[in-house]
Amino acid sequence: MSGSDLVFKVSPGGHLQGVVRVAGDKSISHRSIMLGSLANGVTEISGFLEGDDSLATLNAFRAMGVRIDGPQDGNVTVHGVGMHGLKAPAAPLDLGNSGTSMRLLAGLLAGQAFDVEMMGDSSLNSRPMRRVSVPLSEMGAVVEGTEAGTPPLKIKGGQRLKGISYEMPMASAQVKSSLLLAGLYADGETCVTEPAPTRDHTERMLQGFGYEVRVSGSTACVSGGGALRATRIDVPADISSATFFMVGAAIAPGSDVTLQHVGINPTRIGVINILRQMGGDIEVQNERIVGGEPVADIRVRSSQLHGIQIPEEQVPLAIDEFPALFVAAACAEGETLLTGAEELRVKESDRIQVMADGLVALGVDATPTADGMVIRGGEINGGSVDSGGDHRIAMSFAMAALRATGEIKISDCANVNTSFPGFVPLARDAGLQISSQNDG
Ligand code: SPQ
Repeated sequence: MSGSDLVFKVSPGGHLQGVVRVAGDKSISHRSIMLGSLANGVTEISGFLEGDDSLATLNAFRAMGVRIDGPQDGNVTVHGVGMHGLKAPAAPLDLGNSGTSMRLLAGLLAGQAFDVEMMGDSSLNSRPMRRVSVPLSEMGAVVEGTEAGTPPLKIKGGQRLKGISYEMPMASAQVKSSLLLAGLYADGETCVTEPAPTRDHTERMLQGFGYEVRVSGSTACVSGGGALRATRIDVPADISSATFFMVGAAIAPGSDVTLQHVGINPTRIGVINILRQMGGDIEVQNERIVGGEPVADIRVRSSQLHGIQIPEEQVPLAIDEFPALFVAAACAEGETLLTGAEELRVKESDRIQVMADGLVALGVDATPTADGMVIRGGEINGGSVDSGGDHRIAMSFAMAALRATGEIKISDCANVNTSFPGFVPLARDAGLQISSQNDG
């Protein structure tokens, strides 16, 4: 998808108010389609994210012969075909902008009887895939990318996989999940050890489908040859999408926003921890467990933030939230320092460089480093920024306008639909003075 034509224009000032339910969790939505498809029986999903990324996963499984009804108002019915029921797709699978789809599917498809090819848009086609293809090859899979280690990926079916014990060199839930999904098809036990905790939705959901996952410390193991039992999944609102409203409410005086039914899995709550450490006024209310995942309502009121040195152990727990947190840092008193976040450079865009360029264009004192950023809080001017086709960067700069002295114009915003369709009207209802238009 080319996102070059959608522009956000956001007038300066205002504040956020009200009760908001943001879009469904993207990570959980992907996994619900994958495991529902491989299960025996019918899986009912509610709260499914109808964004381009999770729809790419859904369409990939339809192309492999799975009957999937919906989505309709977030409801999806997946008629599982069992562990060995997928069929060869007639054409390469197009996964658009979605790294999660490509990396998790690489593992899942490595264990099938048929060949398959996967490709993406220009952003996905430049993201690193050796992080999955190398360990999958150790398991006996045949996964081939370009010479640069990028998509398209060709996976040769009919391979006999064997379990391995793998120590991940980086903290990545996608790599962990890819290997565990391949492990469902491998002889013996597949174990993945992570250098720091990463989101554990795959492990939780496998257990919800009745598949044993043994977790001990930083290692998760599965044995191949089991079966998945269809279940019901209630997808919570995505804390990564809630983040834009949390940061907006924190920085804009007079704000008071409650975000409903947000997933607060401990491996995802870095944004709450970091904002609180910066002086954010955040209340977590009505904590409950829904379908194996912790959920809560999150109330955020504006407060004066101050700069901090972000603890490195929080980085994987907030990895997708840094574009928005950089905006919070720009509004904070003093200096904020982020280190240990080099993974940000291989997301949908280079999130360190693209955010630094945008902040500097708005007059913010921001200096990118190899693995993070130094930001000194101060005034945010109006101006034009480029999102680099990155959904999270587009939405972060939209929220920056709440504290800017002039209009902020953001280009290349169409990919907001990958994770957060409906962002513009929802943000407008909450008080952001935003409009979107095709700039063709
Ligand atoms: O799917 P994609 O494009 O990789 O999405 C991103 C995002 O910002 O939406 C990353 F750019 O989220 C990843 C996240 O960064 C989703 C994810 C998952 O669902 O397992 C894990 C994280 O990636 P990683 O590389 O740290 O494993």
